[in-house]
Amino acid sequence: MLPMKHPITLRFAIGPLVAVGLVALSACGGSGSSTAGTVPADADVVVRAVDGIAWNAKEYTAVAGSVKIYSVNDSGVAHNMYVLDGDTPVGDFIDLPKRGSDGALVYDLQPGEYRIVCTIPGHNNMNSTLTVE
Ligand SMILES: [Cu+2]
Repeated sequence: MLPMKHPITLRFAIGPLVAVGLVALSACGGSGSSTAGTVPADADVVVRAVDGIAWNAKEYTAVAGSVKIYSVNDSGVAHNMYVLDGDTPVGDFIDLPKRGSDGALVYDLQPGEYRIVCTIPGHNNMNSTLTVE
């Protein structure tokens, strides 16, 4: 049986020291604008679904080649994240069914203009530009 294709996610083994560090970090973080997800250190583009059925930016940029996109759901509504070249999906999508859902995928992108969209009906506002240079 062939291995299933999964979104590439970075998971960190949380040892006691790391756990203590995280507690310390969150204690220092104060209240307010906490966001879900752990952004991989090597992510080239971070795409957040935010309240109001929107991405956190209308325009994203990346350098051509291997582009690691990390996406996370920071809202209370289900989303997904597709990279489109014209109307054609590029590679796989990242499913963001609930707050905190996240994933990362590496896309091989040539220079050009792509779109970052969510295909859920009514989410047409989630249509941002990814410019690859
Ligand atoms: Cu959506």
